[in-house]
Amino acid sequence: MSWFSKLKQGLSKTASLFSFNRVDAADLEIMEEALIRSDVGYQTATEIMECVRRQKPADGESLYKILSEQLIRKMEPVAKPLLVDRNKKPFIILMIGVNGAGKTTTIGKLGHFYQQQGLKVAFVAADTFRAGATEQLCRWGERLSCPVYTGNPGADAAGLVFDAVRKSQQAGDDVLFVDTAGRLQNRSDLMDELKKINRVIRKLDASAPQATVLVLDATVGQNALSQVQTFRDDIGVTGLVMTKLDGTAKGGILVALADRFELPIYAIGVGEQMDDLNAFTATEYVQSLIGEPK
Ligand SMILES: Nc1nc2c(ncn2[C@@H]2O[C@H](COP(=O)(O)OP(=O)(O)O)[C@@H](O)[C@H]2O)c(=O)[nH]1
Ligand SMILES: [Mg+2]
Repeated sequence: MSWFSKLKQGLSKTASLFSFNRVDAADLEIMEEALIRSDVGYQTATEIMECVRRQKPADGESLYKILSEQLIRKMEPVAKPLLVDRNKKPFIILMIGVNGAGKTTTIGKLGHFYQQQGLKVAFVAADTFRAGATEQLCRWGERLSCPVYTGNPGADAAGLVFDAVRKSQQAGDDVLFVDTAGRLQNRSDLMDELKKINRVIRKLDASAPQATVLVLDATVGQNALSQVQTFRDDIGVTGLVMTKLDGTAKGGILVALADRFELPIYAIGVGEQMDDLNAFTATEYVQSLIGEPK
């Protein structure tokens, strides 16, 4: 759990509350402020602490019990891995998110994860906008020894995806990841391109993409909320991957997201390497977020 250490530092000051023999209204205030500071957000933190207050925790131990139960109940329904339907060849996973969120890296990690389950994985380098994006995905392809369907720099991303899906169907790939651009000239250009990619995919497979994964950078804090709103409304999102949880003490944003959108959290990124991807589990996360009684 070392990668959660930063997250733990976030609320370590308040963890001492859990060893108090008595907790009063001021202590609950402190707890609430700490939740807000960790990016749980004002509204969600207030609601959670209202529930806690109603149950009148008398000491630190009962505060811990009531609070962690509240949080676990909120997070358990969104702790869902992305299950690949083996009868669907290829199971197409569209990866979306702003520039630098960790899309390409997460494709490498998830690709590795599915390979370990014996699935045949392939990538499409449909970020034809950013210089170096194709090379970055190709490096992951080499590491994983899996095919990467590429086009020329500046090529039409949707056309490239159309060809790649066809080739992938012929090759019998189990999982096809579509890497996409995070930034074009402006937001409507980006959304138009993603919509166009979806249209061409659906010409070849009406039920595709089977998953649309929004990748979010945990270090952007509350801004993640507006990113989810935008991509969900414009493109549609089936679930989330939160990256860079190894680099922030503010992992509370996942609670805010669960509260507002109830989207599955497929996995969490905890570093830059192939194995730095974890399943999201509610109990482990909540323990890391609020600490444990000493
Ligand atoms: N510390 C850390 N860095 C990450 C994580 N995921 C991605 N990165 C780094 O974030 C940067 C941007 O990632 P990239 O995959 O290129 O983002 P993209 O623009 O969305 O494709 C790279 O330097 C990655 O190595 C993570 O979970 N933890
Ligand atoms: Mg990328």
